Amino acid sequence: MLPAVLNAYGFKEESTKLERIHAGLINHTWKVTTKGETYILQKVNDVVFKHPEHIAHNIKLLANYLQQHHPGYLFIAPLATNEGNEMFYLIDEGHFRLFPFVPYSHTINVVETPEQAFEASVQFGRFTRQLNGIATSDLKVTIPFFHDLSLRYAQFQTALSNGNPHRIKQSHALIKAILENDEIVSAYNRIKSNPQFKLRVTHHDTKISNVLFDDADKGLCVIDLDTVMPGYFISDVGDMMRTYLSPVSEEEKDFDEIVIRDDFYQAIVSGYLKEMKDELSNTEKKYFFYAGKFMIYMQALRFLSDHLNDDVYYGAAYEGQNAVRANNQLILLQRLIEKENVFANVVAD
Ligand code: GN1
Ligand code: MG
Repeated sequence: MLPAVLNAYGFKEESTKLERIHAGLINHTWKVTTKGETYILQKVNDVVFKHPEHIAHNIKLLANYLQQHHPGYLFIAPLATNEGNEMFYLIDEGHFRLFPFVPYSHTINVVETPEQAFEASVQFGRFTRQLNGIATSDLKVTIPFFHDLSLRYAQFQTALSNGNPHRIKQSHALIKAILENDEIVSAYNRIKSNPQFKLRVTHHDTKISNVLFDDADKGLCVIDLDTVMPGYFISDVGDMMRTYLSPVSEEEKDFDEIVIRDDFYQAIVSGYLKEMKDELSNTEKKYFFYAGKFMIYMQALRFLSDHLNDDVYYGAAYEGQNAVRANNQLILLQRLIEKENVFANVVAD
């Protein structure tokens, strides 16, 4: 299939180098080098994204809007095929797309300094702010109820009754920890009915590898726009907290390594507020700490539900991987909750 895809973009198989990039759990990604030029090739996971045309719709909408209102913003859209297919090259095997590689840019996989966290947070805040003139109802929903915590909780309850009975029994302690923290779901239900909370153009996947940096380690723009949909700011801020606060990722098995780095929390808050302070209501500003709990808890729920459902969504490279990930996220949640008093005044300051 890949030779056909390369051909569609005018590349010759014999003079093209393909390297698989193992980043992300959902799409497949390759680095393509041909005639001294570099590109990024992706195959969209159409089990997860059931309507790739919705992604295309959103990207065109954002591209047009930015071109009109923020022409200086670096917006990376897929390249057209030689036959002029915009956004995707579609064959039986699926939807493929090719992105230009931005010269002098790089991504990182681990947040090592508060400056990196700050830069990333500025970028995600700027993304939402610059798109504040788009009516969120004009965006297509690429994954329905993606960050709807009530739905995720309901899916978890379904997994508890219909999932693998052996795994349910084994996961007793993790299930208990989820149930003990269910006030995070109640708080979310109150947010949904609170008019002070606004739906905005939200990225929904704010891990550090979705930010492009320049050679001086300044943020350039955000990438991976498949989950851009209407959402609450707690999704983007919360996923930064989930993935930047601890020096180790959701894959870490040595839970002693999971710690909360205070200065990274400050960096996320000040980077985001730099762009969004005039957009967020005073009520919303009280929910920065909650944002971290919200996203960490949701990810624990998603990993544990998937473990109970025999890894149908995320897959597993080893037996029990999704249980380890869920356990990791529950420890992270605990460590964050322990810091509530320390972080109480960060936003006000
Ligand atoms: C998935 O594929 P990736 O890594 O960009 C998931 C995110 C999770 C993340 C956890 C569409 O993102 O929501 O936070 O895994 N994306 C989808 O690693 O489910
Ligand atoms: Mg992603």
